[in-house]
Amino acid sequence: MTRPPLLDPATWAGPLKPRYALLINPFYPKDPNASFGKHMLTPTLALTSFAATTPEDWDVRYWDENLLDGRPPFRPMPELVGITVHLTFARRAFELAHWYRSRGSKVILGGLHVLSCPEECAPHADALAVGDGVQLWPRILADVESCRLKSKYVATYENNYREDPAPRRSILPRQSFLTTTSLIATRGCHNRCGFCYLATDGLRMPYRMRDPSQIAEEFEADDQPYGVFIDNNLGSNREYLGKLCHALRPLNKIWSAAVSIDVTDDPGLIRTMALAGCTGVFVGFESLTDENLTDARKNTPKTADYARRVRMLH
Ligand code: B12
Ligand code: SF4
Repeated sequence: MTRPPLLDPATWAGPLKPRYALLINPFYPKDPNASFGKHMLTPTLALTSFAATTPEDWDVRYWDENLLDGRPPFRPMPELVGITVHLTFARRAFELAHWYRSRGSKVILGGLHVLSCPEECAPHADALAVGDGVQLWPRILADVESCRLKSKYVATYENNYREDPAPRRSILPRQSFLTTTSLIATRGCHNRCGFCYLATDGLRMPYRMRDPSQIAEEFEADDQPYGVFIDNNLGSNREYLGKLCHALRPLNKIWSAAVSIDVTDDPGLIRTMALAGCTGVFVGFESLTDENLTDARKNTPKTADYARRVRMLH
């Protein structure tokens, strides 16, 4: 759990299979009592979100090294490899990129670390996807097909989020996760806490919402009893959260989400959430000292009121 699977430099790889894209979530070291369990709770949407834009004449396969089923596949060899990169697993992402590139695949790197440190990632990729993969992936595939791949593709997050297709969850290994229904309804957050990646200099992440009916349809379609919202803060716009709850309630499913503790300003909303199937919230208190919170630019109620607010959630 602490070492990635071996990428044997001597391994022979066959010819490339055209129009076959392999998407990889690279390995990061696990604490058996913490991150391994969390990883298998629910899949990231980093790869499935843009996989949904893959044209029909391309094969797409998903490989998450953190499910501990070994190294990513290479027979047949993919024409294209897409790897998501976070700081915590950047080194592994670069090793994978090197292994596939030296055997002829084109490698595209994308994700948060590519967005924040493109210069560091560039030498390891044939092309960088900086920003929203949903807009970039079809352009990249079209350029690969016409042998005109550029070294860098850039997309902002200023588009209409309602027009994104639903993530392609069918490529996930369904038995490997507690639930495959990771959901995302909103982008961004109205706060800008000093420690949050949303406060990174130069990052523009406008607050965007999908239609509550789109989320309810996705939840229903994935046919799982439990869903996990991976929004940064599902409570950022309370009016929207109320509307979302109304759309979710008829599904008779349960779900959990990250919210900031100020959602408890509105006890009626907490009741609406519970009636819509919310069984758990994930709240970052960060500190029990008001001074520290002010210092971290966290917009939050006073800590002396935390216990009352948590009781309300219970
Ligand atoms: C789910 C999740 C987890 C899960 C992962 C589960 C799993 N099975 O993978 C668990 C619980 C394990 C986890 C753990 C941690 N996480 Co986490 N996690 C998330 C969360 C909530 C969702 C990720 C996601 O699906 N995002 C939605 C997708 C669509 O967005 P995206 O990844 O940016 O992808 C888009 C683009 O970047 C691009 N793209 C991405 N990859 C690629 C690749 C290619 C080829 C292309 C073309 C495009 C592309 O296209 C996508 C669509 O636009 C995010 C918060 C968030 N809402 O993003 C935090 C987040 C990523 N985690 C964070 C952190 C800090 C951690 C931990 C370090 C926490 C800790 N202290 O232990 C650990 C570290 C794990 C690790 N080693 O990486 C931070 C990262 C901050 C940063 N600057 O890097 C985030 C942003 C939360 C936050 N608000 O601070 N996490
Ligand atoms: S409330 Fe959460 S998501 Fe919003 S800026 Fe603060 S830490 Fe980031």
